Amino acid sequence: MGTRPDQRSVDPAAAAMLKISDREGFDTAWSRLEAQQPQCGYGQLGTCCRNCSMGPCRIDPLEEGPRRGVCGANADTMVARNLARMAAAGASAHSDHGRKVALLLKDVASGRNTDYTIFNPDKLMVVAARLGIATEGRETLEVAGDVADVAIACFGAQGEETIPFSTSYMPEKRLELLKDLEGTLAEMTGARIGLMPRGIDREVVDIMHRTHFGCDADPLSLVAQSLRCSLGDGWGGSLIATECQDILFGTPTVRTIKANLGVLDTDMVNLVVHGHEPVLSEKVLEWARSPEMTEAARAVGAKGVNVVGLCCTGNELLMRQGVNVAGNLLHSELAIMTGAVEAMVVDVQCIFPSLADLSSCFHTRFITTSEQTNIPGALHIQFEEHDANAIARRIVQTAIDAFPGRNAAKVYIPQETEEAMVGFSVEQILAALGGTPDPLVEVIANGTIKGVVGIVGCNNAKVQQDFFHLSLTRELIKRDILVLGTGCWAIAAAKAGLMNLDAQQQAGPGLKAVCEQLGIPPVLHMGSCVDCSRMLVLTGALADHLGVDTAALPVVGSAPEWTTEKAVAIGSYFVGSGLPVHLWPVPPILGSPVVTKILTESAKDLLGGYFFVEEDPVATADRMEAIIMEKRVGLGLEK
Ligand code: XCC
Repeated sequence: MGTRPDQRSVDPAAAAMLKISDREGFDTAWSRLEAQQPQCGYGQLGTCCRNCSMGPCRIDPLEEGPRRGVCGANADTMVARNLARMAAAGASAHSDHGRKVALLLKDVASGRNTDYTIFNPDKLMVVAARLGIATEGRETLEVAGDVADVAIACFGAQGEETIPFSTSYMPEKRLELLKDLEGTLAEMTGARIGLMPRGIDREVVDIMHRTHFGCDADPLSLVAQSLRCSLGDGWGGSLIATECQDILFGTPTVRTIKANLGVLDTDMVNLVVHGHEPVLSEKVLEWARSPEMTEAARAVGAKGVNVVGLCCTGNELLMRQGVNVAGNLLHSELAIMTGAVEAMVVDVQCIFPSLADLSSCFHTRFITTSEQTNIPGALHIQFEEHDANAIARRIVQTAIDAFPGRNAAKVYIPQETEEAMVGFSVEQILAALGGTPDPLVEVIANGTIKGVVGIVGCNNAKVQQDFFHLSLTRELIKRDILVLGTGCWAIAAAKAGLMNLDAQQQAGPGLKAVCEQLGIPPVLHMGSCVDCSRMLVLTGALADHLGVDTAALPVVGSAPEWTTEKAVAIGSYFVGSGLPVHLWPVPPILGSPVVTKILTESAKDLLGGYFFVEEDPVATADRMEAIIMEKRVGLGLEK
């Protein structure tokens, strides 16, 4: 590799593993990125199109080549189409996840599935009431069936009406604004362009249709549909995933976990769960902790089975069950290189296919479980919800069976771990505040806290691992800005100790005082990627409480180190919900000045929310603080 381990990651545990990787010649995301250089400039600008067989076509940004593809599409059309397809893919991933949980809820309610139960009837009743479903004097399972029916219907709705999850959860003023925008956009374009999400699946299909050869060529309507589909993810698919998971597995409450590779235990059978959906990992955990499996582990010389998480499956388990997390996206290969992982069990999303090859260098069983994530070289154990107990038991047994094959000479576990206080669901944040948003509103109003930044973000081998996440977060809390968020950003913050009470010392005096009073860290873990819906709900609660639109709030979003198409959908639904959103690395839109202007300027006028790109974390914090101060002036909190 041309770069030193510590230039690839700021995490000392990662740097230690990368030294081993370099020595042994293992392939990693970093080495493969290096091998890919130079990457395609057209792809980076978004000006290539493969949507028909007259292509592929590309537009040279330096105006030295053709200005149009074979069909006549120009750079604006290409960039907008490509962006819309990214949002569609991202929304699909989250929403398909949500669909599966809604279907499981239905099966539990109808008695078809007895391997799961409704763990949290209180949340069920709250969700039902919000959706206008009668709860008084009704049986839990009956209400659960109705909630599941409404959720499932949101996916396949065929009409023009907005889905009920969106109308029931969106804050009042935002709902009005998005409805009114249809008229404004009609005046601007002459076309019927709506932003309120209809059926979740329909919005994805709409994008695939309109970006098909010979359909929509207008960058404005393409971007509008991209926002509408993303809003159907945030206020639909992802929200359904979060709410149904809370009903089935519990609403997160505050707990303390450990983060980083040091959570792997030499004396235990280490079983790493990776991916996104808690439906499988909750069961794996249950079986791993069972006396039967503990006994089986002892029989092969281990002290028990140690389940740890990676990425968003890790986030789901740490939020609800207090399970330790081994790391974020770029830790997935490093975890296997420790030589101490008996099984890595994956479901869907963010799983490098390289993990199969890498596992074959060790005794590690790399187990795929979803028909949507088949990886050559993996051991596939198909997961079926209706047979969850038997399959989870088999998976745990497979990990235990691998333990005697561990080669002690190949084991190296970096000892780094940090404690993190996690579990900040909206319900838990409100509980910490005494049941209402009033105290938070008050400390924001009197300037003790200037505002709030919500961060989601992946890891991206193009950015030194965790560098942007940590520098930006530290810079913000220093300025009395509360930071909360999800995904791989949250794991980065946990690994760096920013989610324990000592981190209060790194906060500015106002934020520090508030955190000390409430006994919370200045950086709050709100869950997995789909739990970005929790940030929407919290923002909506604040807006409704104050009687203002979300765009008026001193709240900013960010997706540093973003990688996946899901991040495009998330950023877009935050923008559609009125929030300014920072991105780094730059998304593939710069090949179109028109699309760039729509997303960074016109969106601001129409929606209040907009994207901005910034490469330097301190400059990003400067920009965020300036936005927050501007919003405070708008609310009359500053002169
Ligand atoms: Fe994937 Fe959700 Fe990104 Fe991490 S943060 S790399 S999407 S696991 Ni959502």
